[in-house]
Amino acid sequence: MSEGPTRNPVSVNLLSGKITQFSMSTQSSAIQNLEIQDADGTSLVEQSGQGTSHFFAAGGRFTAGRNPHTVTITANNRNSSVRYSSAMISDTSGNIFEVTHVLASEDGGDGDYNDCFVTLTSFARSG
Ligand SMILES: [Ca+2]
Repeated sequence: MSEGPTRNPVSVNLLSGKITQFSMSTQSSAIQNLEIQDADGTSLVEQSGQGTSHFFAAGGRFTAGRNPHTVTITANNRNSSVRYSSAMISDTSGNIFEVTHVLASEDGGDGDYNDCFVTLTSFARSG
């Protein structure tokens, strides 16, 4: 189930201290801006992208900080409308392997929620 839509920064919990990968695609003529901050206000990701079919416009990794993190997507000089969903991969004992968040944004009026599409995944173990 997805949550939103909201124009507020989306609050997400990552695995603090763990490697987290992100991806961003754009399907909009408007410049899309993505910022991810930890609870201390440290900016962990600042990316921009543009293009109506720019799949995997940006990607990378960072070490997750203190929770909650906030994800902000802006275009046209305002926060986009964002719908989002989360998933956790764990075993039957509740040991977490990965935590993933998916965010889909709308910067205009056509309601396709693909203008800036973001995925975030923290890995409990790496290597
Ligand atoms: Ca749109």
